[in-house]
Amino acid sequence: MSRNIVLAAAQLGPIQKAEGRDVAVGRMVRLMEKAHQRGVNVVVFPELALTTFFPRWYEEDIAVADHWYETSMPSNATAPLFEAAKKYGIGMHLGYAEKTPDGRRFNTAIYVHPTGEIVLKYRKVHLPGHKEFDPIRKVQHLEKRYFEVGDLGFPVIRAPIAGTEANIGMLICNDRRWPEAWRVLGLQQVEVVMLGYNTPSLNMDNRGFEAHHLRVEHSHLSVRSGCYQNSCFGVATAKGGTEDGHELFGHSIIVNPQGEIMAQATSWGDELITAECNLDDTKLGRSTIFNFAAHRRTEAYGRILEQTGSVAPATWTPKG
Ligand code: CDT
Repeated sequence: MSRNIVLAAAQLGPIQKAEGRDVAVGRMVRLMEKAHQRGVNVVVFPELALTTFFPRWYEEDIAVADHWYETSMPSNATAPLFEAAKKYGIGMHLGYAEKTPDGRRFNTAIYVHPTGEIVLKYRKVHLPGHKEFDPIRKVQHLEKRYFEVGDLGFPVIRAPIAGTEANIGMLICNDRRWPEAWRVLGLQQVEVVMLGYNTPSLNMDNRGFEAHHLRVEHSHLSVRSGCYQNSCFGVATAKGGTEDGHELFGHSIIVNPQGEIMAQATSWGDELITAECNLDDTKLGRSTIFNFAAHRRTEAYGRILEQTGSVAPATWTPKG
């Protein structure tokens, strides 16, 4: 049985604060049409794909920000995406802000089967930024204000895709920088990691200099090493371009289990990049250098779970 599937990153250009979901959804449906023309089986949209990256805007009263969240999925606004997935027989990964019936808020991603059924849901664990207005920052990054830490762990599920089955998992944006998150997916034999991101071109922390080109480099480095060290494919899809004066760096990529970039976006706008992926290519790493059962040494990894922040090491001083 062929285990070849065609994966796509559907990068989105900027979505302005004043633009409604209909604008974003219309653009996303056009990318789905393009995906269909190119024989794509799975399309991965970015983090918080339906709106501008609203955590850059401070609201004293969080309820004032409620209009950025989805309270149901699908909804009237997102129904065209589900219809397009069904019409074209394409699986779809979608990132959005979720508000639950009991009022909890999460930065969420779902994977939707072409039938419209939600196969897998993930809620972002590594929320960057801060909770209160930070006067030192040039631009706010208030994910800790607008979202709770995800409560679903890092789930992986085996699901039918294009006549085969694939083990799929998800990360969201900042999660990609944390090897622990990738490893929890790898320990469940993940074959395809889908992840969306919104990353500013500039470090707005204002606490030191970081060269622009290294921002992209660090993103790619994280995804490439995550894929290599866990023997999986990765589809990392950006929002790019300038949202209300704030630049996001784009550079979406699809990566193979060797850590090689198979496809990369070259614009900062709406752009579909694709790659044909043989899921059996995940077997080499998993059965050799990253054969976890043979080579992992959990007895030496205690600190990973026992400790959160780093501690200073003991100091060596010469006896003589
Ligand atoms: N959305 C997201 O997680 N962005 C972060 C940048 C945070 S800067 C405070 C990222 O890791 O790309």
